[in-house]
Amino acid sequence: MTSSRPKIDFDAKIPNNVDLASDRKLQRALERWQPNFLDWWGDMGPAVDTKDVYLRTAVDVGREGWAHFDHVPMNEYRWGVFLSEHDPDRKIAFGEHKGEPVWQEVPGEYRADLQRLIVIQGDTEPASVEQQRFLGATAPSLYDMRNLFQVNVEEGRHLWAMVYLLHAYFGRAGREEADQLLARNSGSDDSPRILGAFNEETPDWLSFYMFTYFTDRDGKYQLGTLKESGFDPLSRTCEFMLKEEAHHMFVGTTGIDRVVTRTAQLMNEHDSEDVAGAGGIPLDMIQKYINFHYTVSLDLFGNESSTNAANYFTAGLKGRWQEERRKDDHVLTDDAGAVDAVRDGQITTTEVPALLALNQDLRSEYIGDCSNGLKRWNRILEKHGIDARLSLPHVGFNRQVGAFAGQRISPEGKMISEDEWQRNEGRWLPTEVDKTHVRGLMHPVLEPGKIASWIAPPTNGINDKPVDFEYVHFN
Ligand code: BYC
Ligand code: FE
Ligand code: FE
Repeated sequence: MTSSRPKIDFDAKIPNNVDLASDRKLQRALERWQPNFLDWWGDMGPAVDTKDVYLRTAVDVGREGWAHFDHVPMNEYRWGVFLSEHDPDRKIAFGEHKGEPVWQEVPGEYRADLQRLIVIQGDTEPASVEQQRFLGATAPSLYDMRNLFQVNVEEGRHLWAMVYLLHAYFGRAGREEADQLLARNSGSDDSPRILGAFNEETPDWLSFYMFTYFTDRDGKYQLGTLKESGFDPLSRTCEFMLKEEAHHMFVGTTGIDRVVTRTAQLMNEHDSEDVAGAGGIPLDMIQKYINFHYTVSLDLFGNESSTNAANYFTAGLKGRWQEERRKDDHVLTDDAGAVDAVRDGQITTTEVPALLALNQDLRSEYIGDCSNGLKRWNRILEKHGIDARLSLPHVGFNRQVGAFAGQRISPEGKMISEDEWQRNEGRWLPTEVDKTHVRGLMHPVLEPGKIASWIAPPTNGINDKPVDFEYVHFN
């Protein structure tokens, strides 16, 4: 297999490895969008004033050594367009075009569907930056503040990735959609973001870790399916985004590790479950935050039975998680699958053509991955001699999309009455009291190596730097 790795042009106004310089019209269009992006970043991006931040920037898209680390003023960060290596022999791996060469241009009959997928993906990226805008002001350490800003600049770059595709392949309609990506805003009444989870608040750092654990992980799985796409530029874009995504989930996983660790220490120190008075976050509150962020993220997978998903797959636009490792015909026209359903007041399943069941298929992969975090956090509790355990609620709990929408289901998976729901909701989902407690703990800790009371320090620094490294400088 031959493959070529186009070099990144860092002298260009927009760093890129797509040879932007050879397409003046496209280059000019993107250069016209760039100041709008920077205005948006100024208005909606990180609200904390810093001198510079220890950030990684992409310098090469290959497996080894793609990142360069340095202190960079945030507004001088080089957002660019980076596609992973080009494989000239790549074939479509699934659907009715299986075995045909991948497309370098958009097939006319799939234009609308592809554009929609790219717009939905693109909409989530700036949304998360908006949601996290004020977190810098209460960072529990410089290390955490740096990680927040790293995630933010990369989500900004993911927006660039989708805007490049819209400008390069979707003409005037694409340019208009690119403008709209900056016009919608998270939580806005008149022009909200497209998907539900991206209009929720991320008002505190526990929510931030939960978001990067559960919601960025939806990103991992959705990008994984778009990486399989027969539209090669989308595939290559997503492949590189996935490399950046790993760090976002690391921030979530280790962030929750550290919260659970601190809570366990305080429980032991005070010989009590109620660590709120001691400046910690009680386990039952952590559980409620898990319940909330997990279930709004489950909604991002759409309906269990979906003709959209079937059409995307058959057309070769969106594959399955690790499509090429699946041991079936990759066409699925003769297969059946089971999807969740509620019938006669009972939680059950319905048999449907496998093509219709693809959203649930992806969601199952996601759930399996989510449960790894729970194992980690429970091991931390075990190590501290604590008997209580954290868990993922039932897939039907607190759902707004799909088979369970409008049903009342307990975290244990029991169908319950509205009355029982009302009586217990405050035990299952964060209440105003919980949120106020968590928010009350959020004070900035800006001294290198120091850490807030409610969270344990990280075990390692970034890029082999010590934990007490000055990850952020202030003016
Ligand atoms: N909210 O057939 P269905 C990330 C709509 S996260 C609102 O089930 P489908 C990131 C749906 O659009 C990854 N609307 O839908 C993470 C459809 O509308 P139309 C983001 C919803 O298409 C952290 C209708 O209901 N990327 O990257 O199979 C930080 C029928 O539904 C929702 C993607 O999602 C909802 N939750 O599935 C930063 C990938 N769910 O067409 C970034 C691209 C469904 O009838 N998107 N609807 O008007 C997709 O693949 C699909 O659109 C979805 C929905 C999986 C989202
Ligand atoms: Fe992203
Ligand atoms: Fe992310």
